[in-house]
Order: sequence, then C-alpha cells, then structure tokens
Amino acid sequence: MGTISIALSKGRILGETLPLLARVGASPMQDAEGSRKLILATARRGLRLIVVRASDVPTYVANGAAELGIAGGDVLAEHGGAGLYQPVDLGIARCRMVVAARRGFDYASAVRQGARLRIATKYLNLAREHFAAKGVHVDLIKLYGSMELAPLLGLADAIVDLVSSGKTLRANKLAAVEEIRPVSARLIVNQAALKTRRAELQPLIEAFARAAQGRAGNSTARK
Ligand code: PRT
Ligand code: MG
Repeated sequence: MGTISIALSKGRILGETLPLLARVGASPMQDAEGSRKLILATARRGLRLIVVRASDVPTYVANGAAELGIAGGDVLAEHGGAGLYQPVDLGIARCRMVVAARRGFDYASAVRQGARLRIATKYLNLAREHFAAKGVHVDLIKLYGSMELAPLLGLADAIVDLVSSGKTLRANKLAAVEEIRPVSARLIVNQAALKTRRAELQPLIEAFARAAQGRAGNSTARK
C-alpha cells in the first residue's frame, strides 16, 4: 500500500475540513493552520495532506499528483472536472455564486434592453456559460481577487463572485442581483487511481461520506 495524498487549500477549506479529518482519524500531526509546511503527515498511516492554492486542487488531483482532494464547487465547475470523480458533497465552506452590481445599477433593465455588460470575475468559464444561457452579451474581465472593487472603480458593470454572509458586498455598496448556484466543498478523486487503488481509496471515501453526514445531515454520497 503506497501513500495517499489529499490536496486541499489553507483558509476556510482547511479550517472546515479539520473536524472531518478528525472524524476519519486523519488529523494532521502538527498545527496545520500555523505550519508553513506544504506536506503534512496525518494520524492515519499512509495518508498525508498536500497544501495548494484553492484553484489548483483539481489540477493536482486530475493529474494524479494527489489521489484525493477537497475543493469548492465553484473551483470544480470552473475547472470542468475532467479526470475527476466527485463522490461526496462534504457540505462545508457553503456559499452562493451570484452576479452583483452597484446599488443603483438597474441590472434587470440593462438585461431587458439587451445592453452589453462588462463583467469582472475570476470564474471566466462559469460566467461565460451563465450569461450565454441567458442570452446576455458580456465582455468578461479576468481578475484574480477583490472583484468587489471593479464596479466601484468603473472597471465593470457587475461581478460574478461568491457570497456567504453578504458583509463584503454591503461594505462595498454592492448588491446581489442574480443567483447563479449554491456552492459547497466536495471530496474529489483521481479517476484512474480509483480504478487501480480502489481497495485503499474506497474505505476512505466512505469514511469521508460518513463524516460529512454526521456533520449536518445534509450531505449526499453519490457515485
Ligand atoms: O488561494 P485562493 O486565495 O485563491 O483561495 P482562498 O484562500 O480563498 O481559498 P480557501 O481555502 O479559503 O477556500 C476558498 C473556497 O472557499 C472557495 O473556492 C469556495 O468554495 C469557499 N468559500 C465559501 C468562499 C466563501 N465561502 C467566500 N465567502 N470563498 C471565498 N469567499 C469570499 C468571496 O469571494 C468574497 O470576497 O469571501 C467574500 C464574501 O464573504 P462575505 O461573508 O462577506 O459574504
Ligand atoms: Mg485566499
């Protein structure tokens, strides 16, 4: 039995994953949030954590650099999910993906009038799909963060971003004008590894599914 790696990001994904790791007996052997290490041993023999950028998690897992990963539904949808199974909705890091605009910008009537909208986002694929499905013409502007600034500075008419408490939008005089999808984090698995190492991976996937169900009673295990 070789080593199994779980790729995940620091920040809220790691924070909300720690209780699940404890439930599957795979807590990190050292303070994961404080440590600068990018590879962390866990209490479960042969299982380690790999700390990467949130948007890089699907890439590590799809390419087999890590067998498992934990990634937000936003990141997975933007990546496209090729080469990945998504067997467990972990029900953590919940938020909503929305279109948001300055208070006072009449988004609905701009859409009705067929205006061409400038949309700032880090989710180019998701935004393109969303507006194409609605038949709205957009110019997409790729940003890597702080999307909320773009409408304030006249860089964009609206943004596509995540909202959880709504405080960031409010603090920047923005409002959600359209819901795109609810988002939560999922356990992902390299498809080839699941075939060749099923005996090792399947029990772990089931352990995560049970841990997630025990959490809030609102997770689903599929595949
Ligand atoms: O590495 P990088 O900086 O790109 O990512 P990160 O540090 O944000 O990664 P991490 O590990 O913290 O996890 C990000 C993942 O958490 C996302 O992919 C989502 O699936 C999930 N998530 C849940 C969120 C939020 N809620 C969220 N509110 N990710 C980001 N936000 C941001 C949002 O973009 C906005 O700027 O928080 C702000 C809004 O929060 P509220 O509470 O003010 O509404
Ligand atoms: Mg960050």
